[in-house]
Amino acid sequence: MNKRYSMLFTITAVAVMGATLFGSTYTQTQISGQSFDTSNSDVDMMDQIRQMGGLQLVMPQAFAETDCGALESSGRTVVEFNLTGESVQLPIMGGKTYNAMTFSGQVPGPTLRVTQGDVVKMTLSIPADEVTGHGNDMHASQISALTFDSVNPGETSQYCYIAESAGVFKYHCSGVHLVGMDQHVFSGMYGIAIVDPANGYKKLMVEKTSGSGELDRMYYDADALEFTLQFNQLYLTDEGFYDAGAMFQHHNTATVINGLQFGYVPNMLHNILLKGDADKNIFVAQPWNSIELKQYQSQLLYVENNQHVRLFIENHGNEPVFFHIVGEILDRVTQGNRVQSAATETWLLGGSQNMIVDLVFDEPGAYALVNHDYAAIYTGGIGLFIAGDPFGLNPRLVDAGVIDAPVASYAYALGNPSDAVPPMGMNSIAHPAVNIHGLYTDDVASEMKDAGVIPLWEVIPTLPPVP
Ligand SMILES: [Cu+2]
Repeated sequence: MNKRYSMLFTITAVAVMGATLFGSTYTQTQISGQSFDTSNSDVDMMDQIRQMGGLQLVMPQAFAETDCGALESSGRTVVEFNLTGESVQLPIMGGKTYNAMTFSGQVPGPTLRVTQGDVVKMTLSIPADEVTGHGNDMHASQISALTFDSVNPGETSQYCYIAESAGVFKYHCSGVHLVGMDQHVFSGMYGIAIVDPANGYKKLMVEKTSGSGELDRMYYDADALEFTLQFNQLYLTDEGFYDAGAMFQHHNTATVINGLQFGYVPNMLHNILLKGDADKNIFVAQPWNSIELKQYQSQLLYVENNQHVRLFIENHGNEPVFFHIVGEILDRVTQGNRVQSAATETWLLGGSQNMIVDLVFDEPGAYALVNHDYAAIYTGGIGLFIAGDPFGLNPRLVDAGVIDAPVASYAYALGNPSDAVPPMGMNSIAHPAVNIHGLYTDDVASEMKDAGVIPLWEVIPTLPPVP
């Protein structure tokens, strides 16, 4: 299938899908049957549906249970989630940029965090100078898809829903009346909502054996150090445009975690700390390895040993994710609010599927998190957790005045990357420090700096050299 034909197929397929589901004005001419006259309340509804050849979902807004007024006065906690839809240029590996589409100038979009039973009040605003309309389908909601209809440039739209089920749920742009949904999502318009269980998270049990071979159960408090890891692919032409033909053939051009290929690998600071030379790479692939890259330079994920760690993981992509941590075992896998597995090596996530992984890193070391599909690993689907002080840096960091006393993880000295740190929830351990890292526009990075998040690219040059 050549590229041009594929593109045509995309548009046709999505238009037909849009017509079937929504009967929008764009597709009205392609379907038979009359529209549903809601002003005539005397007409038998089933008769109306029969006459128009089936339920076309051309229903008025009144049918959608998204009345913010009623839900806002329901006595539940109301959490506002304000997003913009913006097309911007963002970097990709190799020094190029691509035509990104974003929620609020970042990929992934901001993480929403609520408690089960809260009302979410979602507002999507599209700036007047934006090139296209956008929508937002939040999988945490249980409301008619009609509600996600697109918002035009210069307009704002809103809906409310009760987050009834606990777990991780993606949200994503629904295109312009569904047209171009794939392009908008693969260009960056995706994110997650974390819905904490109403009664909080469970303690973590990890089985160990004693020297005599007896089982010993270790229990960890529900509070955990938390990270978000969102997998996706890019399908791009050499010029950085979305390539629908490549998408249809599942020929991705990159595998990304939180928007970046190889975003959680060492950078030049780590080279200096471990090799004494900014240019001596310590990992096989360090594409984001310069202080000038600012928020785009790679950062590592730091945890303590014997600490309860919780990962919120979503697969936004078209390819499966075989989630594995090299050298560790996933102590517990939860989907929705139900435990699916414990003490397992790898867990499979299909498209738009998620899980919560709870685990404890037993020994100091570097642990690679991967999509254990070799094509995904080699195209960017890998990052590193550093547990404890495996490189013996504590004395040197103290000598250099970076820290006052030895620390349980390098997060105390360097902070964890902001794009992997979710908002605090009911069982969150606060990160010792957070640094600005991620696929953010400069405006977003500047706002984060003003809010007190550490810009490492300003701090690192002031550090005294390590002998
Ligand atoms: Cu969009």
